Amino acid sequence: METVALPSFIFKPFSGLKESLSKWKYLSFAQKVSLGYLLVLLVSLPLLITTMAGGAIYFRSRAYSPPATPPTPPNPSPTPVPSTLVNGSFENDSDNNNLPDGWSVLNTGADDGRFLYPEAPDGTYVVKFTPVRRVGFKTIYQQKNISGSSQDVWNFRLWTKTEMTDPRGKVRVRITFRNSRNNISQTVNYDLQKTNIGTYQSGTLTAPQAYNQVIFYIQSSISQGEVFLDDVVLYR
Ligand SMILES: [Ca+2]
Ligand SMILES: [Ca+2]
Repeated sequence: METVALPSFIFKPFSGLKESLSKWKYLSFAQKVSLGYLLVLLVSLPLLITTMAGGAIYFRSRAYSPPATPPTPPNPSPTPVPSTLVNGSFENDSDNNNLPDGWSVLNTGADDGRFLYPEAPDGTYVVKFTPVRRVGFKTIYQQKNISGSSQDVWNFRLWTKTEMTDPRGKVRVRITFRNSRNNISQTVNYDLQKTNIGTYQSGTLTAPQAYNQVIFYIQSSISQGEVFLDDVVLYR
């Protein structure tokens, strides 16, 4: 078999090694064992470091797993406030005629009014308006003899829900500020959001004149699906 001579530069980098290996046979047994240990240590050290680092990352990743977020209650009850209105929860109906105590209605039918409703956020009853068939608003209201000045800010809050996602028509809150001395009335409206997820809504209405009577209305001209109201408060 013919041997092919390799160029000398191939062996050059290994010449030191070659020399060391040639000296191997002159080393004592103890020196050989020591060198062997050193070699084993050099090989195993990176493996040990890699394993420990991997373990640390594993335990770190376990320790840092994000905690489960508690679910937001779908219908958080707002802080109670003193209200000018009576029976804003619609729970009371002493004569059982579905017109809640303390309230009056306009333009409503037999199926409108106090209604047993499992989703009621305050008690077990709401006020329900069935769809409006003609032009106009179904209305529930309270009239109060309260005196005040122009620019008084009135706050309202109530829970509303429409049966449909975005039905035709409006749900609104309005206040008529009446001055019986000069018999002038001015009315301020606030259009509510229409939402088929039961929602608390709040807002303000500012008196445009001095008054000695306040009439607070909740009105619906929704012509598609029903409207539900509950937990109404009004305060100045
Ligand atoms: Ca209620
Ligand atoms: Ca009644």
